[in-house]
Amino acid sequence: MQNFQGEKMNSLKAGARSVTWKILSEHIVDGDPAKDAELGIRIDQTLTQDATGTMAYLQFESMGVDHVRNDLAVSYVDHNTVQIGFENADDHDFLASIAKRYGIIYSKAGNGICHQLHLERFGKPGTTLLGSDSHTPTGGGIGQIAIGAGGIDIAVAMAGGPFYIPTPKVRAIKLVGTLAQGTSAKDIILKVLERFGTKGNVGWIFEYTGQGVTTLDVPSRATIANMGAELGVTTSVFPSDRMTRQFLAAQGRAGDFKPIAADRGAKYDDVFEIDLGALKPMAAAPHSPGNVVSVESLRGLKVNQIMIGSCTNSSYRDIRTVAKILEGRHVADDVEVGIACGSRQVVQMLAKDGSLGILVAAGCRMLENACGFCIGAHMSPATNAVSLRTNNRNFEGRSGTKSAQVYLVSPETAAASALAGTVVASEGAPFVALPRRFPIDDSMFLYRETAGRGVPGAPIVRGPNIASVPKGEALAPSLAAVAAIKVGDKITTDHIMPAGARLKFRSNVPEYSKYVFEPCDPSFHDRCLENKSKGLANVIIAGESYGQGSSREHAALCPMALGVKAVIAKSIERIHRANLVNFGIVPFVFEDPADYEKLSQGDELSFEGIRAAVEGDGRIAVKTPRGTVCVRTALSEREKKIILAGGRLQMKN
Ligand code: MIC
Ligand code: SF4
Repeated sequence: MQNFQGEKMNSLKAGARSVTWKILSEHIVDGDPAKDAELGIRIDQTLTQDATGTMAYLQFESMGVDHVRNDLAVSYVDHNTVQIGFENADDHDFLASIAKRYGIIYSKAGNGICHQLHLERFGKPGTTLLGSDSHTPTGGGIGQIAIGAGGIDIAVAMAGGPFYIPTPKVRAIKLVGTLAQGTSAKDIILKVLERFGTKGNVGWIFEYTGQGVTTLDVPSRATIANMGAELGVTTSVFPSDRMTRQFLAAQGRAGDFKPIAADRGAKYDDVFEIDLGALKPMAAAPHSPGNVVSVESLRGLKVNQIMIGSCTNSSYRDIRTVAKILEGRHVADDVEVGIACGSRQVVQMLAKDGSLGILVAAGCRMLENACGFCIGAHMSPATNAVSLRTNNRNFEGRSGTKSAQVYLVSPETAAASALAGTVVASEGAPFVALPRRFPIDDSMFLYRETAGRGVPGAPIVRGPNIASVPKGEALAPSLAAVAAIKVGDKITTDHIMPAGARLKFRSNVPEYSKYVFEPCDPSFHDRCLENKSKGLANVIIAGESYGQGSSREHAALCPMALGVKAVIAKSIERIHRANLVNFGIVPFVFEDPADYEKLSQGDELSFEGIRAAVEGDGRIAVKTPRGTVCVRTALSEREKKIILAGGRLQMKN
C-alpha cells in the first residue's frame, strides 16, 4: 500500500465531495481509495468505556509508550457501575490510575454514558474518533467520522498509529419533509433498519443528506448515527451546520464549530430517500433490531416493563419529552418504568425545569446515569415479560431474561405506552427545543490538567481482578483441528461472550473464558481445553453475519485463549472480523455457502498448508469427514502479518 497523496488526493480535493470524503481525505495516511481495499486513517480522538477499556489500557501499557499521542483520549466508566463484589471497583481504580499516568481524561462512574458525554463535551465536527464501543458512531451526529473498534485498535491509535477501515462505499440517506407529531429520530433509524437490515452493510458509510436533516437537532442526529451500528456499517455521518453550531454554542464550545457540507453534485454510491412526514411510529420486535414493524401493528399488546435511556435515547430532549407526556398523570399500575439519563447535565436540567419531580410523581424509577439495563446489568424483566425499551439492541437474553420479549421504540412511544399499560403510539407528543445554554459542570472529568502529557511514574493500581493479557502463538504451517461448535446465522457477540452477570470478568481473561458461548453451549469451554490438551486446534463454524453487535474484543480474545485458531462462516461482521485478526484467529468464509451443511460439530478438520495459504491468496481446501471444503480469507498485507505472528500483541510495533 502506498501513501495517499499526489493524483488521487488532488482529484478528491477537486471533485464535488460528500461530507464523508471531505473528512476522510484530511485523515488518510496510508492507502489510495482508487486502488486499495483498506485505508489507514489518522485518529484525532479516542474513547474507551470500562468494560472494554481495561483490556485496551493493558494492551497500551504493553506497547511501552510513555503517554498518549493522539489529540484527546477519554476513559469513561459507565458499563460496570453496579459494583457487586470487588471486581468493578478494582477496574475503576485501575482505569483512574492509568488515566493519570498516561494523560487520559477520566470520567468517573456516575458522570454518564460515554457516547452522550462525548457528544456534549468533546465531539468536534470534522475530526475522527475511535472508540472501544460499537456505538461510538454517535459522534456522527456532530459531524465526526466516529468508528467503533476493538480495544487493541484504540491502544494503537492512542500510541499515534493509524486505524484501518475498508475503503468505504457511501450511501446517501436523503431526508425530505418534517417529522409528524408522535414520531422522532428513533423512527427514522428504525425505517433505515427496516430497509437495509442488520447484515450485508459491511464497508458502507451512511451519510444523511437533504433538507430534512436541517429539521433535526444534534441529539436527534446522534440517535440515528448511534443506532447505525445495528446496520453493521463502518459509521454514519451528518453534515455540520447551523444546528451543530447552535448545539456547540449551548455547550459553551462555539469555538469547536466548523461547517461541513456536501458539495453540490457530490456523488454517492447509492441514495435512499425517506419522507419524514410519511413516517409512522416504528418498533423493532424480538429478537433483532432489524425486525422492524409498525407500532400500530402491536397496538394493544400488554406491556410489563418500560425502560427509557441508554446511549440511543437519553438526551435532555428525550427525557424531557417523556416528562411532558407523563406530566400530571401516573404510569399504569402493572407496568414497571425505569429511566436512566445519559449524563449529569441531563439530570441537572431535568431537576431545574421540574421534569425530575414530574417523573417521580408519575411513578418512574429513576436509575443511575449509566448503561445499566441496556446491557442486562440490572432491571432484568420477569419471565416471559414484554419489555419496551428505548435502547438499540434486543438480542435474545441481552436483558438478562432469556424468555423476555424486548421491543425497541422511541421515547414518545415508550411514554405513551407507560400510561396505557399496552403498546400505543403517542399522539401529539410535545416539541422540546434545544436549550440556549446547557449547565456545564466538568467536575467529574478528572486529570484534565495533565491530559495528553500524563504524570510520569504515577503508580498503577492493580487489584486481583486485573489479570494479564494472554498472547497468541505464531500460525503453524498446518493445523489438525476440530469443529468445536457449529452455530447458525446472526450469532452476536452477546452469544459468544455474554455480558450482564458475566461482565465483571472483563479484566480477567482466564475467568471470563469459562463463559465463551455460554448462551449457546455451556460445555464449549471444557471441550476446547480438552482438544487443546490433545494438540488439536479449535475451529468455530457459523452461518451468516457472524459476530454482529458489540465491539467487545473478548469475543476473539477469550476464544484465542481456548485455542481457537479459525472461524469458518458464511459471512463475518466488520468489527468482529478485525478483532479476530488482531488476536490471530483466521476469519475464513465458505467459497460455496452450501458447504456449511457438510460440517458438523466434532468433525476432524485438516488445514494442510494454512500458513502458506494465509501468506498467499488466502484460499485453502480443508479436509473434512465429508470431503474437502474450500474456504478463503481476503486479508490485506498488514492483516497477513498480524495473523502469521499470532496476533497484534505479538508484533514489534
Ligand atoms: C454493547 O452495547 O453491547 C456494549 C456493551 O456497549 C458493547 C461493548 C462491550 O461489550 O463492552 C459495544 O457496543 O461495543
Ligand atoms: Fe451502554 Fe447500551 Fe450504549 Fe452499549 S448500547 S454503550 S451498553 S448504553
